[in-house]
Amino acid sequence: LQINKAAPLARSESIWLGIGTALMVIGTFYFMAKGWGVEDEEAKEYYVITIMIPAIAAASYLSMFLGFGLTEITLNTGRTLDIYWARYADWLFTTPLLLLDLALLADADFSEILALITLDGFMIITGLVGALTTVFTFRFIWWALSTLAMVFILYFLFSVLTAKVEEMDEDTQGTFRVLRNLTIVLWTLYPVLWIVGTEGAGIVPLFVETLGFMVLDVLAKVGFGFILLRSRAILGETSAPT
Ligand code: RET
Repeated sequence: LQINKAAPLARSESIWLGIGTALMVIGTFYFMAKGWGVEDEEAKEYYVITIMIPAIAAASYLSMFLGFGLTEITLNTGRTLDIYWARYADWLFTTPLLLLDLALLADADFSEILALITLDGFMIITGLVGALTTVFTFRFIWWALSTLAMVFILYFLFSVLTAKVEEMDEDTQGTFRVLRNLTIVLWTLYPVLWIVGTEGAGIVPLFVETLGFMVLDVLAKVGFGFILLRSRAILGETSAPT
């Protein structure tokens, strides 16, 4: 076993993983503090979901920071790659929770939520398989499959869920649109960073890639939650002013 030849904390990208851990912990506690004493039943649902998101990411970032969430694979080309697999464990749970927040805002049906979450699981698992595949060219097949699933998810948000908010109040419409657009822009950057980064073509070094994923993860989780939880759209009928 040749993992961690450099002691985990001595790896250059560790700085970003440490900062990522800290920001996720801060986000978790901030959302908890903000949600303390919230009585509205509907608002509580959003709080529970939205607090879980940075909490899960904090554990994943800590595991990468401490070198546990890291493995080494050797490609058929002879090149050796450091793969932070713990990202996928984080994303497998947090991306469905983010979609659930959007689906609840849009008052989606069970079958719509199921479709979104299944596609999302497919996207993350095929991405993980791509990251761990040792035949270099096959990695791009998995990337394409994963990206296809992402396109379906984003299109679903844009078409089906957007149509559902159309008849709702202004707060809900506004919040949904901002969060939907944020999601479309940020999520699209993940496969781009993967393909130019060490998992793909290797144009961008691991140090920069780790910084990039950290910034995306913080914006897509803490930034997203911040916008959602300050909105009146999360309040149930009983508390919403008429
Ligand atoms: C992978 C693999 C390559 C193809 C695609 C990917 C998409 C990842 C996405 C991740 C989103 C993560 C978020 C995390 C924080 O909240 C897995 C990189 C399409 C969209 C939003």
